[in-house]
Amino acid sequence: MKCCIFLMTFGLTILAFMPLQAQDFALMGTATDLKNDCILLTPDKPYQEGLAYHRRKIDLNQFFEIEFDVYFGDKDEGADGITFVIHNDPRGYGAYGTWGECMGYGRWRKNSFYGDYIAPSIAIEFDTYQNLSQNDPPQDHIAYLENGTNYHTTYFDNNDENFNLEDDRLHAFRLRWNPELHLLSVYLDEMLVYEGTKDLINEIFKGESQVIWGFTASTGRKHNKQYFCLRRWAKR
Ligand SMILES: [Ca+2]
Ligand SMILES: [Ca+2]
Repeated sequence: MKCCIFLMTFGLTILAFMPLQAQDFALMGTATDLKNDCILLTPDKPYQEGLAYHRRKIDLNQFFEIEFDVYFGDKDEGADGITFVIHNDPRGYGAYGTWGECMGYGRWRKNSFYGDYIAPSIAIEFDTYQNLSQNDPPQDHIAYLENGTNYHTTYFDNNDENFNLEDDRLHAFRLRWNPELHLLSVYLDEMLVYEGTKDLINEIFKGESQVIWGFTASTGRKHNKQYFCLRRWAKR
């Protein structure tokens, strides 16, 4: 496989490491290559929206593990956050969601389908601002989302009512998909922040296994600088 730079054993699994390069991401909106293996999603300004999709789709029939460093800004009162999205939206690499609390992924209301949203899709949101219409708690949190709505009933906040992602630091993000178990696992700073089981190919993507992946982010009246940096993409 010409794409792979080296191999390692992972339990009984041979993992192939795919090179990650900033120029392999298709950028939209305010997303910008920072030329240091990091891609800016939003500058620290109001009403911004940026998306970055990797040009090579992932195959949900195969195991993969993706790692990035993610930066959410330096103002605890800032907004709005970042999502990692996997989608098969008919708009393909042109798919985007609504700005502000929707983080470039979802729509304003769960049961009202006006405005832009990415679907079919799943996403992990790193939400840095409370929006009651999306059922957000006051503190920053992480949640699993589906089909272009940011509304969620469960979330991770490390059982900390002061949980804050906008601490002017890079945070290690890792997402792993196990196709045999239909198991999606997400870690932030080595903490398991989401784990769930679902047949994504059939229950979300209507039988399609080749899907687009990347990041979305936006700001509203409140804002923060938000970006991600390349680390590792491993496949089996
Ligand atoms: Ca915060
Ligand atoms: Ca929010």
